[in-house]
Amino acid sequence: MERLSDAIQTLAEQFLTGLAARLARIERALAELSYRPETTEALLALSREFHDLAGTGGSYGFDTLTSLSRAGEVRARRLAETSAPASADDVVHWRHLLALLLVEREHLLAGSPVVSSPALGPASSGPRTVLIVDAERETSLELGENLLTHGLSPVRASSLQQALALVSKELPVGLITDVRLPDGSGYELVRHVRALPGGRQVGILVASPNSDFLDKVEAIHSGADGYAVTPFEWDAMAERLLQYIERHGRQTARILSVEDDPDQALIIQTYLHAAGYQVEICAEPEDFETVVSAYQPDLVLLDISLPRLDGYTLARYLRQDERHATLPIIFLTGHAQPSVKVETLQAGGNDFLVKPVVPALLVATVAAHLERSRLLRGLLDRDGLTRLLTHTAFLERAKAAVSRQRRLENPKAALAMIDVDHFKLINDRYGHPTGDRVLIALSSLLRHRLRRSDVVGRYGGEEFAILIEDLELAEAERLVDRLRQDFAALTHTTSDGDAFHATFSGGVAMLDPTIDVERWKERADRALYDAKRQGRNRILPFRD
Ligand code: GH3
Ligand code: MG
Ligand code: MG
Ligand code: MG
Repeated sequence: MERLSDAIQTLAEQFLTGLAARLARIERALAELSYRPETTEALLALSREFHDLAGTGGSYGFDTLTSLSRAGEVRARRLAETSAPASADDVVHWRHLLALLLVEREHLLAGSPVVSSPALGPASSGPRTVLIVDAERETSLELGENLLTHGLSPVRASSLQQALALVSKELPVGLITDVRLPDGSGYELVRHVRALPGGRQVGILVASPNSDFLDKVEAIHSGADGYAVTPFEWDAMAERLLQYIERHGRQTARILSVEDDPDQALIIQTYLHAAGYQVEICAEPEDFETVVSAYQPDLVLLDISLPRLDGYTLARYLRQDERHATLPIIFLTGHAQPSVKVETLQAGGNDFLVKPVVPALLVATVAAHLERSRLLRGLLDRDGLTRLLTHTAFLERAKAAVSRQRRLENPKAALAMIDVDHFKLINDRYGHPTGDRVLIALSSLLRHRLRRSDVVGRYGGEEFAILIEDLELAEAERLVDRLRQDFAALTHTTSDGDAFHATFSGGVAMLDPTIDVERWKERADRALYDAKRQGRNRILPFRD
């Protein structure tokens, strides 16, 4: 017989699953009340929904949910009893409560095995399993506990065979593996996972208790996102793994909201947080420029009526800058006058929403514009043939990496320039389309054999640039040389069925704090030139 606690658990899960629909009904009642404050039906519906929510929530012990709903019910009932129309203040109050309820729902879902509805976007995903593979029981238990506090569900394996069996059943979102396993190597496991369907999405960290056992080049080449020497700070390790997982999955978009009204700001922030976005509020239009460059938003919400400067002015300022050409701008306006649409377009805005914002509409509008601009950016930043970063996009990332490195105590970054050998001959002999396929094969190899965090660009025709952080010169050289060997081993075929091989040469230069990106590139080029002169199919370092 099913145990009573199991039955309650099941009911509680059903309640949480249905919660989205209940909150959506509250939202609808509120929308109706803001248009027609005097309608008693909407007020009664609101009072009923809050009442039911408080009652049912209470019976499952969801205390926060119950007290929030109770507060909403009390205010709605009082108004209904006096037959007073709902004021703007009332509506704002309920919206706050609704926003908090949405957040509470996310908390409750995160703590239960219920797979949530997709309606709320990126924040609401199922349990996120992380596989820890380590022969040392103590280590993995400590690490596992820490992962739990980061919202991840650890699973443990103590051997390569056990790990292989687990990943064949279900792919985890993250993997932390020791380099040395009783029956094989961690690198082998990483290669295996990367080759599985969906395996490219897994966040992978290779760890070792001894830095001598850890081969950074091997770790990167096998497909790991990062490496660490244990006992590493568990917290830092979990944070890093989370970064890797998020980088692979949909990245949390950054949204900047310029809003002078703290109540509105709170509402926007709460809704967008609940939908899984990062939100920054800028209350002073004067700070706008500084906040934009520091926060680097993916989308901007602009209140139109602001003190001293209006939203349109801020939009025009943004659009003057080429870097913000594709940044989506959405206006928030208090009045839906016909002129708003025209003014939105004239100022370079993408859309506008009328306040008070309906949460579902806000989230849907933001999501649609983010998607569109992501697509656009992909087309602009990526080379059509290889899908690698274009020359310009590569330089932009390289500059960002340089300024990031400058802030580090121990800056470490290598730039490699590589160029296919005698490519003109390949074109002449086998035709341009075959040449193209060689370039595609090379770019695919670079993408798969390097970390996502490494910046790879097609610099020119058959010339590629790679920026690798966190490696010493000798390590970077060894890594690029591994790539060279991988590439040389590939067999290319022509449409006539002829088979041939191709090679590339490369030059590697380290970033030093005194030089800029242009000088850095010159150094790598000089090493590449030497590699060509010394007979090609080799990698040389730059040395003064
Ligand atoms: P080296 O070993 O000195 O680099 O000799 P190379 O022949 O590779 O160098 P060169 O610069 O003389 O020739 C590069 C050739 O690459 C010339 C150009 O037609 C070809 N190329 C540039 N872009 C593309 C492309 O997108 N597709 C194809 N198939 N060929 C391209
Ligand atoms: Mg305002
Ligand atoms: Mg060439
Ligand atoms: Mg060339």
